[in-house]
Amino acid sequence: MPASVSESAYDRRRLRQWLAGEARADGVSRRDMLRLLAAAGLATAAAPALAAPATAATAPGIVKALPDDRFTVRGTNAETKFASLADTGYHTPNDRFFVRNHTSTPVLDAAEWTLTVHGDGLTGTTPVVFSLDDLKSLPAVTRTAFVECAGNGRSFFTSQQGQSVSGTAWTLGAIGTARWRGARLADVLRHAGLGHHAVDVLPRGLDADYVTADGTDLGRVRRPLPLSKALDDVLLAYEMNGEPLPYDHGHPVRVLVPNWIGIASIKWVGDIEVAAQPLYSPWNTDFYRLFGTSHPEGGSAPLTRQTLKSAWELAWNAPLAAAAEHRLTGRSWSGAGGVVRVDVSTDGGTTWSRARLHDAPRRAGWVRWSTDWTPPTPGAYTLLARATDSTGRTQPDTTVHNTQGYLFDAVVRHPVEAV
Ligand SMILES: Nc1nc2c(c(=O)[nH]1)N[C@H]1C(S)=C(S)[C@@H](COP(=O)(O)O)O[C@H]1N2
Ligand SMILES: [Mo]
Repeated sequence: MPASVSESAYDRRRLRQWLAGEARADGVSRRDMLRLLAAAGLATAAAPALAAPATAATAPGIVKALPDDRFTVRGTNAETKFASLADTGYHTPNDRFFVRNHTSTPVLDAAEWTLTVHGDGLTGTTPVVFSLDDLKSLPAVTRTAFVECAGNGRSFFTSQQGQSVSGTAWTLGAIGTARWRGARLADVLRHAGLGHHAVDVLPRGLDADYVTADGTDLGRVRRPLPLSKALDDVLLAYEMNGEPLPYDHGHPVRVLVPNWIGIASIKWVGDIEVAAQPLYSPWNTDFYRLFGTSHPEGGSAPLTRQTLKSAWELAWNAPLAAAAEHRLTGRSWSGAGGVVRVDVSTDGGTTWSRARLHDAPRRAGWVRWSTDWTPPTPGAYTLLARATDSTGRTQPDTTVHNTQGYLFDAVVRHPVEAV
């Protein structure tokens, strides 16, 4: 064996020992060690165990802390690292929940906040104004639901399918599941005097106007919601996991539209137009439709329900000790119904087995699962997880391309490194 090969094998073993706390690196910065690990193809998932000051990135306009071990900052947005969910329960703690901001978080005072409901779909002609106390005097409803960006998983169109798409290059962490508490939008609309001719409602955020990269001002973030959905299971939420809504997630009140793409759940809602005619905004015309050669000329219908996905609670290229048994965990979810089955493969899709499910299938929620695995020898492995939901849909091998990279649902190939 050429000396360079055995030296590199030894170096890998030494790096592995360092990860396990069995090697010293006095006088070498942690950053340099992480660089060596990356260069050796050993990722840094195990490194947080080391005593080192936690570092945090900042995203322009996000209020909460974004520590490096929990978030990846992408422009004005922060993606949750799926590996950091491994020690959380069913609900995503508020301090780990992803943030998707078109502009920046407005810090609003709950005592000053009001919601104005207006439009020709109301029986009266004057707007009806609600304070937070008014909303709280209506029956309170608690619902567990995920919020997931329509573009979650977008980067895999490129990395797995070789296709180009526009938008934030999320991996799988643009999702979180919380317990939301608030008033029913249906109750608020009825109190405001819902007329018989109303067809669409248009909630609008109090954050700044959204200006596109080419300088076009699209106005406030807003997206029409058909009345049928508005009256079904939509909340005006003022609590998230038992706390007042955090600033970044819509304080003091957001719309919460279970199962639908994240954009429907307008944060920092300030007014809701109730219209007797169908409404449009850039968020249901240019954005959030499927465009591309496999879709109708003018685009698909506006997107509503989320699709089906699975994610491992592991870092990309996570190092795992070879010849040792690991309990690998993950989560799967669907906007169409509960996840009833998850199949997993640890050999790139050659053989499959069923993962143990730890939650009952739950509409609007995810299912936690696990599988035990002993990597036989050191080397690179590819993990796959494929979910099936209660409607019988199963994650496909590839997702049909659309130019904005929405609704990626294919099985993701997750590399790990047995060391
Ligand atoms: N007012 C307002 N509401 C908004 C947005 C926004 O930028 N402004 N982003 C939307 C998008 S695209 C998503 S995916 C979700 C993200 O919710 P979160 O930041 O609480 O995770 O909020 C939606 N509601
Ligand atoms: Mo989104």
